[in-house]
Amino acid sequence: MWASGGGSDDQGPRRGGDASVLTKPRTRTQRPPLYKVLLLNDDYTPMEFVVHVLERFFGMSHAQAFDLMLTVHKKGVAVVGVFSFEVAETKVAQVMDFARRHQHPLQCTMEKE
Ligand code: TYC
Repeated sequence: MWASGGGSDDQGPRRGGDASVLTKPRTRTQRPPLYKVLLLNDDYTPMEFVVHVLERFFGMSHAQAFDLMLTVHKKGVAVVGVFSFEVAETKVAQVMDFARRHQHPLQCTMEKE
């Protein structure tokens, strides 16, 4: 017998009755969405500047930065990293501000993964 009273319709805690109270809670963890930071090619930003940006704001080694810069140069765009919304937003703002201050047209954007 489950709880008080009881009768032939008493079906235990998982069947019938008040589901809002007796249904087992779902405990699945919600992962926060991730955002890709993308670097775009252009015809004017110097290669060394792009390499410097990747070292400075994305913690890449010189070799990693050079390889990724060449990928962007050849393919037009590449993912630089994947971050939480706030971190991606900050990286994009840092790159865009740094490029603007050096008068280079380098473009950096983000998109939901
Ligand atoms: N295409 C540029 C050049 O030839 C180099 C470059 C690479 C620019 C990557 C932007 O995201 C970029 N000077």
